[in-house]
Amino acid sequence: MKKTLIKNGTVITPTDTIKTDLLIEGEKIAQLGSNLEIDGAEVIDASGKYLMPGGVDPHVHLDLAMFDTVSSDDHYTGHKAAAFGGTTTVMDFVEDKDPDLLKNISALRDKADPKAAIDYSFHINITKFNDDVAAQIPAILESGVTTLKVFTAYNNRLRLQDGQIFQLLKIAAKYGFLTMLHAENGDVIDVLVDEVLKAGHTEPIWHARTRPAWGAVEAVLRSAALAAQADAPLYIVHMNTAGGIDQLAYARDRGVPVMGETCPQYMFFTENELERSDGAKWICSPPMRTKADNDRIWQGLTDDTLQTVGTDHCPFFYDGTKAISYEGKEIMIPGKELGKDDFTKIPNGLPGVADRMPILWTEGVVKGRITPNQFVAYTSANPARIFGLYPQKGCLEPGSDADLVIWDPDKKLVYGVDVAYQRTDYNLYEGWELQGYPEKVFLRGKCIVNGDQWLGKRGQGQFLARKPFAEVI
Ligand code: DUC
Ligand code: ZN
Ligand code: ZN
Repeated sequence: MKKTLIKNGTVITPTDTIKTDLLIEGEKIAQLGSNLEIDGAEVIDASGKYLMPGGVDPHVHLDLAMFDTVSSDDHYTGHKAAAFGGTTTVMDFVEDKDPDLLKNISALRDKADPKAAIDYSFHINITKFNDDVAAQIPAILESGVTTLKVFTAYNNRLRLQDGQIFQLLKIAAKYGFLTMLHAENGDVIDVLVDEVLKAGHTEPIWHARTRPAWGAVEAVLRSAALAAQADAPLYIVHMNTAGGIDQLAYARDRGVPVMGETCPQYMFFTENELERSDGAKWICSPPMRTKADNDRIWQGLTDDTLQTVGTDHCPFFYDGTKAISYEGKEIMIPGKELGKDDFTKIPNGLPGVADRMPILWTEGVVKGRITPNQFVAYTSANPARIFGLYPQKGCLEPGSDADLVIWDPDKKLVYGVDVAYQRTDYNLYEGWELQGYPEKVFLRGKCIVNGDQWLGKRGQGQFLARKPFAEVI
């Protein structure tokens, strides 16, 4: 069995910072300790470097069809980009198009398995709810999927009514599923979109103006209240508003088992971005809000209101009429230009899976807003716990998968599209000066990223079947 001994590194966990050697045997972490000497092991010197569990991104959309196009990273390219950014597990979403729910899961497995380059798991969207769907829910567990995603927006497409969400929450709690929820007000959005299109407004800023922050605020409290009444755990995805986080805190203070995720885009950008001439680059749902919202999100990461930082990675080309070069091939995928005359036709979504850890390290840890231990909690350990992967993932203990990042805290670089490996033609953080970056990334004991070298391959990623009744934190 291959042995790799990483010497003199500093292991970071959510609670501790420990200078130690770390031994990998095969796919697992075998031992931590001082002055380890192991015959036959390959030795890597990690003096001055941090060792962190590989990132777990609980929220990505790969190969997602939207508005006559498809998100531009698939289960290979998105996984590869994730790995370069220090993430070794991602979770994306199965659509419930076929009335046979398990069929949807196996169809996405068929697509993803041959491409997967890191380990991965799925959530399943529940966008229709009736007796037949209710009856099928328990059997979803057989596929290793333990998380159901619902929406309070996207009327006539994805949205469930409150009573349906309440019923689903009760079934989910009984069988040990975690329900995930996109919180906006679908009715108000539809009325506003109709009004502004009639008034002839077509620019990207109207995307934000037709999805008011109040919709997220009330939908967070409404869904937390549904969870309280159903006595069911709930995870609110991509939290973007100060008011929503206040409502999350209100519910958590009262013992409601509700948890919250935010994403880097909501910590740095505001609606002003949508007024730029290239504002379409920032179109996603829910939208960016204000500086005060950015600040409340940072506060939510230090006052124990938010539990995770995911990405909602769902990239589109900014100009899909021009090819980019990817692994030596010309690639062109229709993108944001589809909505140049109508903001409602701009594909919603942003690149981010590669950016999450490097950006959060520089802006969070280096700038003193969060500790390295909180960084590990939000990007790896907490998502692993909430989604039933801990301690296999998100943990550097003997017996855990040897998914780890050797992180160079001194590495300085100018970030952007050329560095990020996401298969799109732009990066939200273009030109940002970063300090701290992954040096080597291991997936189950195999070094898959070494500096700017890709050592991974298609099909090496494994599907992670999860167990019900994961932690509520
Ligand atoms: N929001 C986006 O912007 N894109 C994909 C899905 C989502 O919730
Ligand atoms: Zn969403
Ligand atoms: Zn999403």
